[in-house]
Amino acid sequence: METVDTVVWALWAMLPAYVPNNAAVLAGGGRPIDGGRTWSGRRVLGDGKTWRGTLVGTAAGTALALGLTQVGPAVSAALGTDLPAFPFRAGLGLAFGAMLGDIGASFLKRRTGRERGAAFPGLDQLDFVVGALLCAFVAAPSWFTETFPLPVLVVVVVATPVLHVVTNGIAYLLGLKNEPW
Ligand code: CTP
Ligand code: K
Ligand code: MG
Repeated sequence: METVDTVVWALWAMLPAYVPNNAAVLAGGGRPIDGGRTWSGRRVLGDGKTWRGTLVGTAAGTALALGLTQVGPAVSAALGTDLPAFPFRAGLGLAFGAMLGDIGASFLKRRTGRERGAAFPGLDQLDFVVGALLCAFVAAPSWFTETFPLPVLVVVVVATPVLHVVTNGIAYLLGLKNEPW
């Protein structure tokens, strides 16, 4: 595959993992997952991880995967490049995994004394990628190995932090997020 085709493929394949955290920002609120509980004097996860945000984020990413699968052939023909389709399990794995990775990062932030909203460079940009890829692998192993060969994984790990910084910066400027990370 040409480099540009690999990049387009990789970004398309990751779209269902990019959308959940942003949807959670818009939908968040309500009961925190940890129910306010603490561990060693700190919140287990904090008020930034809610049931509603997690559910809406997962649903948004899964729905997007189904939509991308519908329009994929037409977009693929228009661009003249191959694009992956998403079996239901793959879309759900990517979307739920993205939320799970972000929740895991909040757990680590609280354990290292960081308050809600504090930055954790590196972790903030890659938590959801690791979660999404692991869950997609567990949910749809053969789809995963076909969709994410090594060159695609490399593009994902390099391009995602860049996209993350840009989208969160925009969300911050629009007043949707309290911090630009
Ligand atoms: N959000 C949510 N549920 C999630 C993830 C995010 O409701 N599972 C919403 C919350 O309103 C959260 C906002 O999206 O405040 C921004 O998400 P994020 O930056 O991940 O959370 P923070 O509030 O910064 O908290 P943390 O320090 O734990 O990351
Ligand atoms: K986060
Ligand atoms: Mg934050």
